[in-house]
Amino acid sequence: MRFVEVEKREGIAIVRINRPDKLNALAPEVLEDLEKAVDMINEDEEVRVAIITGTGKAFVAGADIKYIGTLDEEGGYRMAKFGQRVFSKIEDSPKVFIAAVNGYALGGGSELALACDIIVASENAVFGQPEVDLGIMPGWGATQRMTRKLGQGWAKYLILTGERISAHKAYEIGLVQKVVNHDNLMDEAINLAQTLASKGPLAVSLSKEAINRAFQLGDFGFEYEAKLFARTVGSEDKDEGVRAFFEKRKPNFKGK
Ligand code: DAK
Repeated sequence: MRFVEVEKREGIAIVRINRPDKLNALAPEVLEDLEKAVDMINEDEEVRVAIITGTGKAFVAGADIKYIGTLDEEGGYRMAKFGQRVFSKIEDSPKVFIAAVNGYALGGGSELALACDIIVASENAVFGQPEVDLGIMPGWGATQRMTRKLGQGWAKYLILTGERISAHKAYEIGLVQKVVNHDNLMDEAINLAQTLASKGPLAVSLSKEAINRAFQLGDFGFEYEAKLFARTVGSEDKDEGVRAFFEKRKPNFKGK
């Protein structure tokens, strides 16, 4: 793939968006490569956790503004659905996705990070939804995912003002889960990925699924949790986890 590199390391996939001369802006070709990478990861049984990061000084500085300039209303709708499909494949994946935000995460870049399960940011990272400065609004999920994650107050503040915020501010409002020294970003993200990969695979992916549905299901969410919980209790992983606890050793989970 020309714009996205995937490296596999013992159950962990590292996805690097690689268009540094344009700050990794998501032109359609970049988004196509990202979709291929996500499809590969979702189909790869060995991969448990994926880390998405950017090459150079940006995570992703947004959708490609040059391309946006060429779009009419119909093209805009198609582009919105395309990006939403790719980002939903990340959100709905049975694997855990970590965004390791190394720099600018603006517009579509912030939306990509929001589609991931956990955001770890370098102290150099900058977040924002500056679409309003271009006379457009977010089209790849920010109005929905940011509102679900931060509540209406911060979602409205960030989306309506287009203000760019630091990693520390993003941590303070709950957008980011961890801020780390820039040079340690990938080590920290990999450590976190290894921790997640050591847990029961079925337990992790079903927990993610239940959390993802929390805002759609209302009170039925509790019933849904009970059903998924029962699947984990009936799993071989549970037998192994309980056995390993009493045998005072690390469990060897199979994801079944
Ligand atoms: N698109 C295209 N090129 C970009 C870009 C972008 N988003 N961001 C940067 N570049 C290019 C610059 O034009 C420059 O190219 P050359 O001049 O070297 O050819 C190169 O990357 C380096 O950028 P700078 O020279 O500007 O670098 P600086 O360090 O000085 O500044 C910056 C970094 C991040 C502050 C600045 O580049 C910047 O403000 N970039 C734009 C950020 C932005 O507004 N992003 C777009 C947000 S809006 C849609 C769905 C979703 C979206 C839109 C439509 N549909 C459904 C239709 C999403 C929209 C957005 O993401």
